[in-house]
Amino acid sequence: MAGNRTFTMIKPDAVGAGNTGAIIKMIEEAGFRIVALKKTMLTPERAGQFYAVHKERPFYGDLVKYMSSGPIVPMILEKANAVEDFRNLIGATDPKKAAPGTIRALFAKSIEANAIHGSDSDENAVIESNFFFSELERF
Ligand code: IDP
Ligand code: MG
Repeated sequence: MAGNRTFTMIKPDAVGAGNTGAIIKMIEEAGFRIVALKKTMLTPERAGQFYAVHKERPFYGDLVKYMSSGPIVPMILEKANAVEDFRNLIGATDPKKAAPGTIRALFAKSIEANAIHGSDSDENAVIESNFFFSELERF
């Protein structure tokens, strides 16, 4: 059975453009409950750890630089079928391929600066949530 929590972060391009509030509004209106939320920044080392699965990809170095270039807003979200429903809400990695009305179609600047992250499995949602939040920060 699919789990009921996922992890997201609003990325530096969207935070810097002043779209944090608009994106959170879309997330809540889609039926997700915010379990944890903060504004923080990743060092290059921590960004590299978060995206370690992409270490061999040609875009890894740029991705680490970009993800540590400004504040981000990580969140834990709750809803039935959270991981899949949230990936549908954010749209495809490349905003040119993202369905109309999705968060990436509306707010992403490029395939790299694509506004928002969404976990790709229940297992990664747990790992990524633990990367940013202690149990005491979840409500
Ligand atoms: P996802 O965020 O939709 O799950 P992943 O393939 O897991 O996409 O890639 C992680 C992140 O790496 C993307 O969200 C994007 O910021 C960046 N990225 C992915 N593919 C490319 C690319 O081809 N060029 C530049 N950046 C990329
Ligand atoms: Mg991914």
